[in-house]
Amino acid sequence: MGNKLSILGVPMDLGQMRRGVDMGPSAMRYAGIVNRLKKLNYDVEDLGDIRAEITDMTQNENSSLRNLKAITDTSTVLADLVGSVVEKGRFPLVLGGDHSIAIGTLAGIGRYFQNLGVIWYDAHGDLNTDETSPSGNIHGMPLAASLGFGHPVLTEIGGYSPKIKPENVVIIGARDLDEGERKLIREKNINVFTMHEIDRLGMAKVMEQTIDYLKDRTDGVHLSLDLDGLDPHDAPGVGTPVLGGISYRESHLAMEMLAESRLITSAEFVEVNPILDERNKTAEVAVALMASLFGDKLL
Ligand code: EXY
Ligand code: MN
Ligand code: MN
Ligand code: MN
Repeated sequence: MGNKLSILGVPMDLGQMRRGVDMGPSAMRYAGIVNRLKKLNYDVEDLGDIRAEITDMTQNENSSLRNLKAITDTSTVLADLVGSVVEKGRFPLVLGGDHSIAIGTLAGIGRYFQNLGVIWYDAHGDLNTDETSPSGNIHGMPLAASLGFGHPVLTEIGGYSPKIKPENVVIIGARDLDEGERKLIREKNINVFTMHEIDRLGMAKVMEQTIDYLKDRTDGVHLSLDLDGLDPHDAPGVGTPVLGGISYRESHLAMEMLAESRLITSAEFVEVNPILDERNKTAEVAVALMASLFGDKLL
């Protein structure tokens, strides 16, 4: 990771049913992300928010892919912008927005790497397709779409597919997987550290194994961190909380180990919903974790 960062906000809440996650970028800025990173001696450029389409929620033309057009339009804009950040040799740091934005982020980054690794830090697999999704919510589909599975309108965003390979993905924190997602994980042999493995091995071992695995096979690693990967006690402001998650301290350890590894080449922090939050706590947690990811140390 160089020392030039570009922050991009994506005020998108159409990938799921609870309004408010479009305010996530503002909440993370309010929690001080820009100054925090400047204090760590980064050259920080805040590109502001991209314009996300607002559609009439009653016009869900397709109930197996809600708000498909607005999401694909926004993803395409995001992909172009993220691509231009990479072109400039800067580190893209994307602030969500719901997790559907990862489709655009990965579309923007994917073409610059032969073997892009992805760490998917999440309570969920986000591996549904329009055929397996129980909800029709696109925030449950971005990892599948980026791997090339699902509706062509989603998989072809950015004009190419797939963006990543199954063997280069590591999911961390999973504890709510649908049947179709489990099937895809088994069929494609996707690496998953569920909460069971985190409990059994401890976060230090999980991260050691993740880093060891990715470092030899990838030429860059994207961190896609969904705040609902954390326990709802530590990150209450999320739309799809699941009990029994990763703790605040374990998450700091994970970020610190990633900082030491110097593997991460892009990142996004998603699903912060200020309306559901307690006094901006979840945005503050997100900012604290970003600081650790970018090398902040206690001493
Ligand atoms: N698996 C469920 C679905 O597809 O509807 C829930 C998905 C939640 C996805 C979130 C944010 O990571
Ligand atoms: Mn997610
Ligand atoms: Mn999630
Ligand atoms: Mn579920």
